[in-house]
Amino acid sequence: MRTRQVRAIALTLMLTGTLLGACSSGGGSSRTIEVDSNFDEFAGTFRAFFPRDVTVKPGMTLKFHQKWSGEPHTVTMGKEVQDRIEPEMLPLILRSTSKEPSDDEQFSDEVNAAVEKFFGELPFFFGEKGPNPPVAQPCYLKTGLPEEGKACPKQAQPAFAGTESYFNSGFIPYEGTSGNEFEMKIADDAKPGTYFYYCALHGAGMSGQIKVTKSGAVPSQASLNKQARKEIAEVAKPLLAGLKKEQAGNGAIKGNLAGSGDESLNGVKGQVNEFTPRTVRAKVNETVKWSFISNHSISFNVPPYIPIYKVKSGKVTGNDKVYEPAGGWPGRPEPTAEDEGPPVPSVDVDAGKFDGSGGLKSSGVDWQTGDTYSVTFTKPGTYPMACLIHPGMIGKVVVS
Ligand SMILES: [Cu+2]
Repeated sequence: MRTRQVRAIALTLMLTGTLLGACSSGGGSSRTIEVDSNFDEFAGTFRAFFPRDVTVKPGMTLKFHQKWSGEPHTVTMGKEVQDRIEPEMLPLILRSTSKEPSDDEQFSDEVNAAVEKFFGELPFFFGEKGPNPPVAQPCYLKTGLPEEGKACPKQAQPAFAGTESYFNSGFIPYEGTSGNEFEMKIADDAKPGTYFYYCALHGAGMSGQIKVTKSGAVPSQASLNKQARKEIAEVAKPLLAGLKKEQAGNGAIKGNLAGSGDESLNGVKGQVNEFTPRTVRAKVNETVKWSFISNHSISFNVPPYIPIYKVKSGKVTGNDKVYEPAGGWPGRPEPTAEDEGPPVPSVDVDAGKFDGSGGLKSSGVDWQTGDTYSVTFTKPGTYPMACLIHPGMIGKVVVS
């Protein structure tokens, strides 16, 4: 039971699923928080806000600027959220920017109860009835929580007053590599206090606090940026170490990898999205095999990037082009009754021969660590490949 609950809090999104911008009156009246991140040395997803904590005055504007890694995020808060953050839980989820609670840790009954309450009572994207519209779409309520499966009424975004019962950005919309911004005006009469916010797709571990103060000091954007860089580096450090190990051939799984990481990275607020090696060399008619680490796709002849989820008039759907296997290639077979885990046994799937023609060829996105996918290249040439979930995850196969 404990493990389940803790796993719930860690919620490191094995299943990856999929977002407003404007200008404010300048002159220091706004602050920007980075959502997710880019890192020079690898493509990755950072499940955190940088910096995590921010102080603002009533009347200021907060901008949540998302660096696009392929995974969607929300900024979700409000009284109903605040009421479910028990004092026992707060230090646990906010204690560090790099580590979420791991499965190996023992927690008190109070902490477990607090976690259960949070995840049991608040809406999350992966709902009981599938993708949950009031999480993926903006939702601003004065009383109560949104109903599972039902989109909230469309309305203009109100300024945040601190009195709302539920205040949710919805998925920060994909607007390309820049843009991707959720802007939130702090009402002129906002109630001073400390407000917890989190991503309602990735869970309480991806969270932070907004302090609204009338008379206190408000750190400059420069100092926020400095703190953000520090926190990004904290998350990136163990991820990069893991990747380097894999690049040297010393990872937990040998051979070509689609994805990165091992159990030692459980709880780190991020993941590397890379093919290792980025360039695979093969002979004509040689079969190339990749091992998945968490969920990615192995795809060739990929079209221009499309995000994994679309949100349209009250409905959230996965983009089939991303989700489904394509071009006649096999996806992950449905587990049989006997296979029902956890853990579900891993599978080895062979896509057969490929000469580079025939449009998009894709494994689809339903994979888990340890599954393998093989392709036999029948013509010399360079075959660029990509993961359809994570736009930064690219590689190639050079066949001679
Ligand atoms: Cu990927």
